[in-house]
Amino acid sequence: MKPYSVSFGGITDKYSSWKNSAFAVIPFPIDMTTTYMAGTRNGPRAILDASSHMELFDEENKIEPYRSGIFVSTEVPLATTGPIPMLKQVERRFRSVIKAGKFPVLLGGEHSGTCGAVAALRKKYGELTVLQFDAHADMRDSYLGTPWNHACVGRRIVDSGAKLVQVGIRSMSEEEDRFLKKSESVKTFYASEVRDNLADVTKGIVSSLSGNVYITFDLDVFDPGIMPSVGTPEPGGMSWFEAIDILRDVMLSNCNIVGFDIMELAPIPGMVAPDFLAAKLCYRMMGWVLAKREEK
Ligand SMILES: [Mn+2]
Repeated sequence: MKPYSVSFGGITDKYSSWKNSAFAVIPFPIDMTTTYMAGTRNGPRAILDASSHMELFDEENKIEPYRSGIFVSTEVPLATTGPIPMLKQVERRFRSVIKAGKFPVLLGGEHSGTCGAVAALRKKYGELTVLQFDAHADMRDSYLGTPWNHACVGRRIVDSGAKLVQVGIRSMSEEEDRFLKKSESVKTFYASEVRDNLADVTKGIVSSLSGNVYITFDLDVFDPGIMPSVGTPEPGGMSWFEAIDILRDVMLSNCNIVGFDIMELAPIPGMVAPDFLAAKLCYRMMGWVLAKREEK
């Protein structure tokens, strides 16, 4: 795979070559169907830029994750013929990364990119559970004329045959509410439950997960106070520590984390804190992947 011109964390070639890297980051700078505020095409680059200003010591895990190597591939190119070729491109890249024994990370870009990742992981592992952090249920069968709209990601994941666990949800249509009530392959933890009892929600999530788990992060799961840089902000979102507390227990649980993504960053010019949050979240998650390997 070809390297991108910008590295993660501003690290040098020594730690970012394909050969020496435990992690492979795939930038998906696409916003085909963003419905409200556009700009997620600038998300991956903003995360990479912010990451070069980050401390490379992970103070929670007491390690320097970059030393295990973080490769960044060239961006997934925009296809003018619709979403399918771009999702196929994500799928192909995930397959190469998995085949090389590396840990895949997708940066977006609109949330539909996740469907390409899930397709590759389903083919590789068969059984798969997706943990979705999101303000929106994303359970629409189709939206604005396409089944590949970002508002349909959860539904496409269910269609792919993966199990779905959602957390932070606080916005949906009546159709989606009905679908969730009858669906047996989706477990939803609402934002109000996170607020009322974080410990129980965390336990509930961990016990809903088993086997191979992919984590997808729509950044709008965070409160717009700390994450205004999203296409469809919703009040009442998670704090940094709520997300971190849930993630810690998930990442260090017995399930096999097979990849993750951080999606839907639509950077606001001059406002760097949200970009930095996304970069730090990504790096912290890499830290847990390594911390768990060391435990074994
Ligand atoms: Mn969302």
